[in-house]
Amino acid sequence: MPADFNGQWVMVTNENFEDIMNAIDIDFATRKIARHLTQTKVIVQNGDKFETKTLSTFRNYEVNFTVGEEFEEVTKGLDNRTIQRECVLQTLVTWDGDKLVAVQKGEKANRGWMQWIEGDLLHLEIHVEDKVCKQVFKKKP
Ligand code: ECB
Repeated sequence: MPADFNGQWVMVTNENFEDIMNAIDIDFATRKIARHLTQTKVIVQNGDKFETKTLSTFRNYEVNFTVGEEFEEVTKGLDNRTIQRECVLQTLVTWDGDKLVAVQKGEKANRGWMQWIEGDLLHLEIHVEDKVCKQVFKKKP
């Protein structure tokens, strides 16, 4: 049985988010708004199949995947990049024990994330190049 990520998770901390936004060339005006957002993660999981939504008052981002199946992830709308190819990633999510590990191949080196549960907390580490953002979410009762 894989770990169970189902639920709604509300952000409690968001460390170094600015670094990640800078690393993927998010403009100043967008960063200024985005750094104050309380994000909510909505996850529907059926075994290895995931439907995920990251919601905020400013922008939402949806990505669906099956663990072990590489897919084309288009972050346009999230990254809001001007050149289409810059936001196309080849993404593969795998299990590392009970942790989900995503490798996102694209324009930026060493891009990906790792996500796991500890009690009623969801931990998410997002990395790009040498930057790491650490987010923690608390499960909605
Ligand atoms: C969608 C809420 C945040 C909106 C921020 C708006 C602009 C900033 C642009 C880019 C910021 C860089 C990364 C976004 C960080 C979080 C979004 C989702 C990260 C993700 O892929 O989470 C996975 C694992 O939880 C979804 O399956």
